[in-house]
Amino acid sequence: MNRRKWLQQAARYTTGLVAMGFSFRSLAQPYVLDFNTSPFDTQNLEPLKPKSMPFELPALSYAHNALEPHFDAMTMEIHHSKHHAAYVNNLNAALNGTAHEGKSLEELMAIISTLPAAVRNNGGGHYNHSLFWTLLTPQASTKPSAKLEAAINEDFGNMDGFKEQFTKAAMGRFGSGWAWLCRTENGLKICSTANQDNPLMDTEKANCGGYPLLGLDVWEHSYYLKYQNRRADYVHAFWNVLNWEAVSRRYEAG
Ligand code: MN3
Repeated sequence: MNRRKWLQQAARYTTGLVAMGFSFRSLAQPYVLDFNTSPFDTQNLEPLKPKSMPFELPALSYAHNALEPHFDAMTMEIHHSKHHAAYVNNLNAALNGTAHEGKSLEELMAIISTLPAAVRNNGGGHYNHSLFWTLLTPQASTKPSAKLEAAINEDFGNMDGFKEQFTKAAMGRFGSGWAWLCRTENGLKICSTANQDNPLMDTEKANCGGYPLLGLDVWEHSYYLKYQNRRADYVHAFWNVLNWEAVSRRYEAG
């Protein structure tokens, strides 16, 4: 093939590729699948703009049955793969196309009073459950670090005093919600929130504000299959699967 023929052929290929929506500039951009601007849309030859990643359901680091007999396998499976997944999907749907798409969960919590209820409920649900799973472990008898234990002793007398007050917060929450241990400027604090609210939300500043170290889900969906109406038994069982090492890491990180 001579040079002239080669150039003609190359020009034909290039024209064909451009007609298919291909551009050399697009090679410099990471490929992002976006059904709104298909790469084969001949009307849109601009490089595709990467969209922010939607939120995703985090994987558990243990099997659904790993917390038996304290937390049963079926509850864990439904709680994670159905309840939590729904919060993630609904949160993404509520943020899709809004100015708040791409913000972190922490950023959303800090301005939650200005956002729609769907973001508050599902964003809180995603944050709370993502934290909750990391606080559970099949390894029995983990211990708080010396620093955290000293803080617990100072604020609650001793570990039994802490558990007693925390259980009271969990039992006292009427309907659905969470019990929390938070780090605040004035030391540790036990409190509870309704629904999927949490201590990072600007709405909780006066009530249950702080940095959440430990949260316990007291919605019936987290215990009803195994414990039915016996929330106290579920709270009692929680101490057997609580990962004090994870709580201690959160305490010492900040
Ligand atoms: Mn739940």
